[in-house]
Amino acid sequence: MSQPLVGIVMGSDSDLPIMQEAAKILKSFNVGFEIVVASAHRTPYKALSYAEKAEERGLEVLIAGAGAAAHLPGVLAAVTPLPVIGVPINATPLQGLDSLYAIVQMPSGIPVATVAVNGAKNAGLLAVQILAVKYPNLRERFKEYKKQLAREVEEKAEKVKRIVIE
Ligand code: RP5
Repeated sequence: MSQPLVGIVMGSDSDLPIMQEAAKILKSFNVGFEIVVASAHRTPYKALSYAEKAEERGLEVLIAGAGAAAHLPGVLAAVTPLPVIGVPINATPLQGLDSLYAIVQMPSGIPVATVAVNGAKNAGLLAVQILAVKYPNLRERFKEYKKQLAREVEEKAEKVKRIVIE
């Protein structure tokens, strides 16, 4: 795989089962990525330093997943010009609502593109789409991906038709 263009950051190793869905998507599009555990609360200086150096290290998009009072995506976005995609993780009795609100309700001026609770797959896809603005080969692959999705829906429609008729 090529030089990492996407940094996947998560607040804890307990986020990995969800966040690896983003990694799978990036792998399938042959986009280089790296995975880092850095907590906005437990290792704030590590998280800040990672985000501060991300641009000069050649990263182009950050994906950040965290549960509970999830400050991680916003903290990263505070110190990098790179686009940050936030993944709210269902990690507490509030089932991800806490994290969703913390990530999606970023105050004006510092956006974080927020996907659904546990929506790491979409975070991976959005990262590919952002990169596709610059890399035409990724744009073509993404178009093909969407065509494949449409083909799958048609196959399902045919299947349902057969079931109803039989
Ligand atoms: C957050 O707290 C992490 O992102 C994780 O979702 C949650 C629980 O972390 P652990 O107690 O499993 O380390 O900071």
